[in-house]
Amino acid sequence: VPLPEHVEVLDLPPFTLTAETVVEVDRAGDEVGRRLASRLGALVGAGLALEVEVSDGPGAGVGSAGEGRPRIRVRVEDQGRAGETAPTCGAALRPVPGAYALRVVPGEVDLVARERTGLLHGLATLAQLVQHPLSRIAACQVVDAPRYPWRGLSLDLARRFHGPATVRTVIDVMASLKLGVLHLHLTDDQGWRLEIPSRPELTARSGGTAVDGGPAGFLTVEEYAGLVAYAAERGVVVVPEIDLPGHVNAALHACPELNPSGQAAPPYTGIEVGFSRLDATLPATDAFLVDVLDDVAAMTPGPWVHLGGDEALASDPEEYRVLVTRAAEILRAAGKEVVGWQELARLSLGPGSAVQYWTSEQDPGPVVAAALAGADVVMSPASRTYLDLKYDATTALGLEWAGHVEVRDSYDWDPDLVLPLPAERVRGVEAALWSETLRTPGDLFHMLLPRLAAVAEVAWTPQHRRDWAGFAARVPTVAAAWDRAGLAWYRSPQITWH
Ligand code: TNX
Repeated sequence: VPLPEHVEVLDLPPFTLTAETVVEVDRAGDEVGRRLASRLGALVGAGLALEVEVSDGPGAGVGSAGEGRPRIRVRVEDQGRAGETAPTCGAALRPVPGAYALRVVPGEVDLVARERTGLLHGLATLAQLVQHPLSRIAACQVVDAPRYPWRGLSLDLARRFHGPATVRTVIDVMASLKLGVLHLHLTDDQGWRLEIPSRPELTARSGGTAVDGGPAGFLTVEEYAGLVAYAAERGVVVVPEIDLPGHVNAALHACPELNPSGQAAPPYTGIEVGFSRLDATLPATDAFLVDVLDDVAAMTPGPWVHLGGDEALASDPEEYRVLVTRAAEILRAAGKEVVGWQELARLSLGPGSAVQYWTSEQDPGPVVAAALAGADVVMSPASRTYLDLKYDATTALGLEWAGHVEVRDSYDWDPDLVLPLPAERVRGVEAALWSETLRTPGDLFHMLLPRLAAVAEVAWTPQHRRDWAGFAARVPTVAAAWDRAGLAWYRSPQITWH
């Protein structure tokens, strides 16, 4: 999971992973090769890292030490060569980012991609193919590439704070499901979760508040940089969200000058939405936008910053337009592309920008119009991808505003058919985990898994390859890995678990 685009099972004995296995990498694949050696080594013996041998290119390394030992070759090859030398199973390696090809035969595994992300995807596939406890990998050929470039998860750290250790575990799960975008919802009415060097008061005053008193907290500049780096090593790009011009009570609480009265707003620990707003007539508002967005852009190596823009029910349309236009201008001057919730489609931000569709309760017209004007759309329909919604009426945690979302609801839909859009404007799919009701890591993973696996397959696998029965038969193997990682997940009655 997610099901590869092409898989052929070969009529040969399996590859057996042993402590003797040599991982052979070329220079370009060096770092992924090392990751692979320690990941696969851990599967054959706790803490074991397999021997890594760096070769200088195709053919080098043949006849080197370790001949006769099981061998895993990891190679990065450019466009033309990768097309020629990759294992084929009758299919070509498609020229899209993240594609890879994998061949497993007795004594030898061959992994090829054009870039590092592709190798990481191959590693994720390989790790799932290992059969426990015998460390066998069935002989097969896989040629694989993602359906959409944007396969994401939005994590709400603002309502309740979940710290770096939990976020790293989420990143590990994402990487294993070939999800490449971690959208962090860092600011809201209830708390401000990212230290802003030019505005230390934001976290000093609003880092310690949260829904119903907690858990609260915030990421320091160093912690955020650490998460961004941890994610990047695993092929995941972090997209920070600074939600505006609504959902800003934490800022109004921390910065008195953002209030017309000049008095700090009281902290807010409830779960209502739509009551707070930035005031476009205050000069302090523009200074705030510049300081915060410049700092966030500087702290973020990825190409995108998310501006929120949702549920700004207290802003009139003109004020909304002025503030969001200004915020987008600041981000673009800082070299970032803008992403926003679907309400942002009321502004025409044009090519390069993306709007995130989330609810059918609003007129989809502006989203369609924005797409026709060149913006991309990321699909997060709440009834499919909001993983904070209850599975069914018996789920203790979660909200119900868009109904219940069982695993099959997260699986059985086609992102290209949600709205009447040109298919090439659908950039991808993103799940969302809001944290109004989620306090602990256990709460979080109970809601996330197995639904995140369903959304990951929607985002990766071609529509014609997908069917619920196939997914339901494959997902228990992945759940066994969640068990080995000690993650609490929901045993949905829709699936027959081992
Ligand atoms: C809607 S989605 C929201 C969030 C809530 C979520 C709860 C969106 C853009 N706004 O503020 O946390 O529903 O499911």
